[in-house]
Amino acid sequence: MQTEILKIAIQKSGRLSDSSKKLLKECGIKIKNGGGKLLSPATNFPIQVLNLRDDDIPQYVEDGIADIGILGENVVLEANKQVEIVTRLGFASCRLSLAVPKSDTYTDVSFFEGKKVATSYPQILGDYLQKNQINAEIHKISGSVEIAPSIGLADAVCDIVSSGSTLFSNGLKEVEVIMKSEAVLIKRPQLSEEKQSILDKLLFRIQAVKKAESSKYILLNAPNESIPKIKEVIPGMKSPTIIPLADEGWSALHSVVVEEQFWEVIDQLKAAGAQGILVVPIEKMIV
Ligand code: PRT
Ligand code: ZN
Repeated sequence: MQTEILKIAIQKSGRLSDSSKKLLKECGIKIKNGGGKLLSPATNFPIQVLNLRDDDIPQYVEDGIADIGILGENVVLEANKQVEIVTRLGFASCRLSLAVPKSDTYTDVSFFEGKKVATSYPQILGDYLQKNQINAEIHKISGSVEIAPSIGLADAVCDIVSSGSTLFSNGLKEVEVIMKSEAVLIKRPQLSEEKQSILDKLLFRIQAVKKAESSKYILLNAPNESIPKIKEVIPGMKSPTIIPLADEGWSALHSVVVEEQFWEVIDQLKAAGAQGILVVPIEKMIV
């Protein structure tokens, strides 16, 4: 009989919270009370959700108050706690970059020698500067880092960039990418056997959701002589399903394509004689 409950920490409110809740939902996990409370149990899976500030998640996981957590890799690296990254989750993609005033001439990282850099990521920036043998002053601020140069607080910034529009509208240009980041699932290194087996079940579901998101189901009609060529283009999970059509000499093919190769595959299928191509989303995919 299962007695243990896996505790997962997610961001209470912010850029990660909706996607984290959506992921749990897509994994078939129903959270009691809509999940708004500090601690919200699931009704149909041995898991309990802890809603926290993202910066607190690494410490809570290290201390065992939570067993696993979802947060940005940038925050994991900055916190430098005893936690393991189990899997990357593919949302909240961004980068941690160095940026300088647009009018400054920038050639390479030696620009930062003797400069003052404002950031909320002193640990990651410190490591980066040390690796590049640059002596610079790190000025830690917790919010609105991008305004630091314009108010004379710093010469440059090290901040999270996504579209780049925040830097642009503050008269800054991105000059070095220190790290690329996305949401990740972390765990405490020592989980009991029972908690690890709950985590394995959750991971199995997460992989099925992620695989489905990156794949599409494709249906098409083709003359029978085109089938060998089409089978090469869309091999499917095992091999495509081929069903004869009422029209003599024609068949319907069903298969799966990877999103990234989608347009390339469609062009090849048309060239091979495929017609009436239908592409539909996949909800879950178990391979
Ligand atoms: O309250 P709490 O501490 O929980 O949240 P928070 O304010 O610290 O974090 P939040 O919700 O802003 O971000 C959570 C995580 O989302 C970050 O740790 C990153 O891993 C990830 N992420 C993805 C981002 C961005 N994209 C992002 N664009 N985090 C912040 N930004 C900010 C950035 O700081 C800058 O001000 O957006 C601005 C830049 O965006 P662009 O599009 O103008 O370049
Ligand atoms: Zn935060």
